[in-house]
Amino acid sequence: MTLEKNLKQSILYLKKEEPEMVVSPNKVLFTGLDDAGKTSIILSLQREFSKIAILSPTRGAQRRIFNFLDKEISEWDLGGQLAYRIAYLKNPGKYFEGTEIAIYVIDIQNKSRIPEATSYFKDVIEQFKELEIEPPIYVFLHKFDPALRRSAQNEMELLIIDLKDKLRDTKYKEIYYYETSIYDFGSIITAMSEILLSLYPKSELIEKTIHEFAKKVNSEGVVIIDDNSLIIGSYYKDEETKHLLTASTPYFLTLHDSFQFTSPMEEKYENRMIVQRFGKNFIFKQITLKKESEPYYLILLKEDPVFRKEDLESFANLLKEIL
Ligand SMILES: Nc1nc2c(ncn2[C@@H]2O[C@H](COP(=O)(O)OP(=O)(O)O)[C@@H](O)[C@H]2O)c(=O)[nH]1
Ligand SMILES: [Mg+2]
Repeated sequence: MTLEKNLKQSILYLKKEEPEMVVSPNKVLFTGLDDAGKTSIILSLQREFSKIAILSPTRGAQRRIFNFLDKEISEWDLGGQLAYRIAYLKNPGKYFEGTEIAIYVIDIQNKSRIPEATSYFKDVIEQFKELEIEPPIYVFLHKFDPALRRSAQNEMELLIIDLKDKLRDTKYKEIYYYETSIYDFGSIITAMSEILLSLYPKSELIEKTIHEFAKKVNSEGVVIIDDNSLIIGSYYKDEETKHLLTASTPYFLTLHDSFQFTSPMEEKYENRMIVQRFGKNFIFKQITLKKESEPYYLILLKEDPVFRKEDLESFANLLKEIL
């Protein structure tokens, strides 16, 4: 047994040392016809994730690279010139190698280009075959705006059924569909969090999300606790912060419990409590992620006691999807 364990450990160790494990990051391929809405989707996510960096802003070029929660996102415009199509079909490895997940965006408002969108979808699959990879493809039926949902729901549904039939013909193993719109940000967050959950184990994704939030609100430490006082996730700038926060957590939970008996502070103070200790501001807040279910608690350590309500809201929205 011990020998086996040792062996496993050495294998792990060896794997870690392999240089190619480090140099070839897996990619999220964001593709679809030009004008489908890819850049808009990525940029709208920028509100949530400070980390999205435009690594190579190339106006007019077909490719843009972003960085998103430690993943490289490469945006690829399809369509347009035939020369391009031939070029990348000849050398798919150059562009599509290492694709861990593909997001294929289709503008469902532009009916005249839907045949072109399906045709390129087949091209993309061909390229994956060539590379002997089978990444799941998430199809965003995009620009399904709230207004459209109200005025042309039936028409849109028929169009989507037809489109799905065509894509199903490819017999590709994993295709998932999402109806998205930049005017319904929740639709994008729902899709993206499901995709991210397939990339990262849940716990890691929670950690990353918390870290992002901490950076955004300029906080030194964040703890999320569930109703059983279990720490769901945390971020600490350093060991001292960690100590401060973990030592204070029971204090806040007790304080919160006694408050619940005395004052219905919910609405008036948005259920937030700010305490100054050790020259820092501790912000304690109850967050309700789902209406019927138990609340979660957030403890935030900051130099100053302010943060934007919207930042907390978008963070809570994201957590809601992940948890
Ligand atoms: N109605 C609507 N327009 C959108 C939506 N998303 C993007 N657009 C518009 O579509 C156009 C092309 O978007 P862009 O992100 O540049 O597409 P890309 O070429 O795929 O990167 C822009 O004018 C956007 O404002 C959406 O959800 N609904
Ligand atoms: Mg673009």
